[in-house]
Amino acid sequence: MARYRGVIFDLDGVITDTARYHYLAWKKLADELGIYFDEVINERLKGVSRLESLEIILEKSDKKYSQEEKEYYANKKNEYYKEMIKRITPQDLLPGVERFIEELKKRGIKTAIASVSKNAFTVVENLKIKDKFDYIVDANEIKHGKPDPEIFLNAAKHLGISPEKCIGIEDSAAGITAIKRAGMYAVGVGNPETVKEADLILKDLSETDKILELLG
Ligand code: B16
Ligand code: MG
Repeated sequence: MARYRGVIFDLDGVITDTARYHYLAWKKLADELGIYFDEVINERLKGVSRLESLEIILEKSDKKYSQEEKEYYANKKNEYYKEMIKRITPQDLLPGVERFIEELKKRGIKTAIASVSKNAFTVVENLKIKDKFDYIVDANEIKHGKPDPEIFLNAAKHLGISPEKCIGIEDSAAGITAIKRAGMYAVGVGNPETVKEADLILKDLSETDKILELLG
């Protein structure tokens, strides 16, 4: 019997490049607030919640923001982001995604999406990939964001597969930690420095032969 029976995908930065839109939306807000923000700081935002992301951006500001102001600005960023993801189409799937999912199906491997984004369902709808997955985690059900393993454990539970028989795929440091804490095999894609703690590092999902080998 194959060692692994389930593959759990992060969405932003793994299936599509919404990580870019998150960056552009935060950058627009940071520029408006006169706060320095760049792509290096942005790496720390990947996989973490909206309000936690704002906290990281505000580290570079001398001004103290009230909770109300923080919620206002986090919401403002989300409005910018929502405008950007309206333009997403199936052409925005990252290289290799469709073929990899088909290969997994052929092998009888179950698949899920584990995204903490409250906008994940809109993105999945626009990409037209909803029916390709056995389960999509509802971020509203998750109490603890990545690096907590909750979201990956929730996906495995819904697939009916024990965590050690699952592979998780992530582009964020927080996400790789979450996968490892869940007791799964971690595949990192994207910036190799960001995902350096992964068990296997790939450029993107066009390089999945190594994962398919693990599945036997
Ligand atoms: P939202 P993932 C995460 O999605 C993003 O990586 C992260 O940058 C974002 O802040 C978070 O979702 C929350 O997203 O503001 O849309 O609820 O990587 O878990 O797919
Ligand atoms: Mg991600």
